[in-house]
Amino acid sequence: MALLKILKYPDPRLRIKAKRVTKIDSALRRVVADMYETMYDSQGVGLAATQVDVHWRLFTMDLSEAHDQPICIVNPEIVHLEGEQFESEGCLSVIDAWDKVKRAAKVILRGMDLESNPLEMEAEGLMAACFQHEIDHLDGILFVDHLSRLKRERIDKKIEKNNRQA
Ligand code: GNR
Ligand code: NI
Repeated sequence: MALLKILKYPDPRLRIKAKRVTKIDSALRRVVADMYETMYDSQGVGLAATQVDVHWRLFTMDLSEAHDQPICIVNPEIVHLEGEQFESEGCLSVIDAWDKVKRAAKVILRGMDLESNPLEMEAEGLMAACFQHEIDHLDGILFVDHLSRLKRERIDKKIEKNNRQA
């Protein structure tokens, strides 16, 4: 296994729209194992393939404290959205920025697991927000895209400043 490099905003590769997975082979399984390791190492609750410069539609997630509830969804699709929530989000690709994002409160997600078995999951709260956040990544969308222009400009300025100093 290996730690993967997480792309950082404003890297243009975060804007690539991921392609549907058509074949789950050993190379893809290795990427997923490395994504879990990278996600746990960086204390994230989710990681989309796009963030590690792999442009296939899949993400990993684990919302448990003990890191013992790994979830990997291949070709995820939201088939039902309900209600509204407005909670703080962060992103491993957007350093030091947390802000509230409007999301559906409840979603039903369909996709498949690594054995190509179809699956359907119903989620609320943080898990529902994460599902929407990860699917956004696969479409080249970042949570900062959902913020007001003012908030977005503040984040952009801060990141530009940090990059200049680095
Ligand atoms: O670690 C993460 N926390 C988080 C908190 C609220 C809503 C979404 C997330 S996902 C984020 C990890 C990440 O960047 N996934 O793409
Ligand atoms: Ni993210």
